[in-house]
Amino acid sequence: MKKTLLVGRHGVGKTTLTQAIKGETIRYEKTQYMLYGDWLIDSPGEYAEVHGLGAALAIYAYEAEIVALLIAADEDYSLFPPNITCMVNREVIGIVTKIDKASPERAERWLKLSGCEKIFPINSHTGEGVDKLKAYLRKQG
Ligand SMILES: Nc1nc2c(ncn2[C@@H]2O[C@H](COP(=O)(O)OP(=O)(O)OP(=O)(O)O)[C@@H](O)[C@H]2O)c(=O)[nH]1
Ligand SMILES: [Mg+2]
Repeated sequence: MKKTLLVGRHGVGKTTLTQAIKGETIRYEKTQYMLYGDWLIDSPGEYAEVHGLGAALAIYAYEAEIVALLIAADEDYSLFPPNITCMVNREVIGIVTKIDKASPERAERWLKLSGCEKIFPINSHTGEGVDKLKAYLRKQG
């Protein structure tokens, strides 16, 4: 699998998505520090929310092959500025979480505005969309 860094605000569903991808039981566990698994790199939401902590994400982006920006479908605003993907010399994809809570279109528009070309709508509780994402992150050959 391609090494993938998950970035998004506190509670957007990064850790839950890692559990869904790995087929684990879904249970809430606050991420307190960078969690580096076999290929998924889970970050605490505060690193994306607090300016001074953002450098940590930049460093882990160097170690990743793909950076995934997450926005929940029921989010009130986007954390990511327009065209932010040009700051990253890795492929950046978008993931819309919690599609059971609201329609994903608005979050998809925000992610597109930020520069994400490929966007995956996901419900980590039911697993909807997870297989498509996993297939995309699988290395070819
Ligand atoms: N309804 C619904 N709830 C979800 C979904 N994904 C995550 N959640 C819930 O959202 C809450 C926060 O999820 P986390 O995965 O801990 O969020 P996080 O982005 O890892 O948060 P931090 O570790 O604080 O950065 C949990 O109660 C999850 O069960 C989803 O697809 N649908
Ligand atoms: Mg977490």
